[in-house]
Amino acid sequence: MSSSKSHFNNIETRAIHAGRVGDPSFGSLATPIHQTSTFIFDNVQQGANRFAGEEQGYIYSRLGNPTVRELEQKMAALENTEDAAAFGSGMGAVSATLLANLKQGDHLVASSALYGCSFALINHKFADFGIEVTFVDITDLSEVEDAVKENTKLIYFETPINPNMVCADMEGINQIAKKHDLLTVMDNTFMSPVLQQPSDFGMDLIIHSATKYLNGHGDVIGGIVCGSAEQIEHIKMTTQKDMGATMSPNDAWLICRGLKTLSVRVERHCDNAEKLADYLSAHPDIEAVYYPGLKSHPANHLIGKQMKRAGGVIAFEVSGGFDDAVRFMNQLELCHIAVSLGDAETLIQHPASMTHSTYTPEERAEAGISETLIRISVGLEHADDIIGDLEQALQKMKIKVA
Ligand code: 3LM
Repeated sequence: MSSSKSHFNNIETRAIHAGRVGDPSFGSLATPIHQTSTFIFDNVQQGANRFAGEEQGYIYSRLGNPTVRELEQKMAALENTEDAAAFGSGMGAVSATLLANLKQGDHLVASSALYGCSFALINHKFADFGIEVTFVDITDLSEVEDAVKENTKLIYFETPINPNMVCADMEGINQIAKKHDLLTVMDNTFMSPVLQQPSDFGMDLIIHSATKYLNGHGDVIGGIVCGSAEQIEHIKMTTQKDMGATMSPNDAWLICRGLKTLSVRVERHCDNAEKLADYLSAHPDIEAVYYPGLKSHPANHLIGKQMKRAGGVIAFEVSGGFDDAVRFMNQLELCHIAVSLGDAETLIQHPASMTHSTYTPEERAEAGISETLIRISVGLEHADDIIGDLEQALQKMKIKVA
């Protein structure tokens, strides 16, 4: 590899080459899967030195593993942060990141609309630890600032928000955070670093459910947080080490493989989603379409500012009521009814009864998540085939059997 890094600037290249740990023994192109729980010390002194942090080297795979390290280094390079820590799930990353930075008596400001389990963690579990929260409409910057109190430590949000595709203005949130000396923790799962790099907007800690676009093939559960070397060290040495939601080497290897095609996949997800959003918008049996790529979306101005394109997820509502939505979904033949997103397969789900069933109906109403909302993660199939499937299901939706 050349000593000059100038030709490693673009994200497409970094997704393939950055962070490589490699194989000094045999020179294999793909980094080996270091499927080991523990690492052998040459002698007692070496073991003691490693535990004391006086000597570099691996100890035990909950504390670090070379294959997992490749993923962490790659993600830090993609998110333009100093370092990253990988976890056994997205929720592992969310809980470890927040708990490493909050203690009894602290307060956080969080978006009222969040992925269902993130909301459940903050809304229910944190109260048991004496951590206080104010949920806000994250698009209303004055509401965000008004929620800041003496004991506020951080702001937590997603953009675009799962599941309703509402977007937050990172620049505005960063200004409030800097003014009040708060940490910003942003979940970038829906965009991936190909479409949005929150560190450019001052975000301190960037979380991903690696289960989604990063891996991209629906065969791994994983999570990652990217941030400063100091923050990542803090998380690794506290909530990761002692709570233990570590990523397995095999999963890290699969995600590294997935990342090599991330930019190609994400561009195709966007191409397909744009076509689908146009199709749905023009359809007489569709009540509403929520996709930031549409001119009608309130956050359309953020495209080109904080996000390159609008991504692969669309939220929409069919005309009629809940029964019509159910009839439509049950008629689909190509699209699978399943939670998760960012896979090659198009996945469709009903947030109120699935991903966001952790909210009460009142909490969903407060968060702007309607009971009839449908979320589709547009896959990599041919756009005409996905549209063809939706069309036949919408036609059948109208046939009501008495
Ligand atoms: C889902 N989401 O279908 P894991 N942050 C965001 C997410 O969307 C998710 C997580 C964190 C979905 C999962 S619902 C049972 C299936 C924005 C996950 C958590 O722990 O890797 O699932 O990530 O919306």
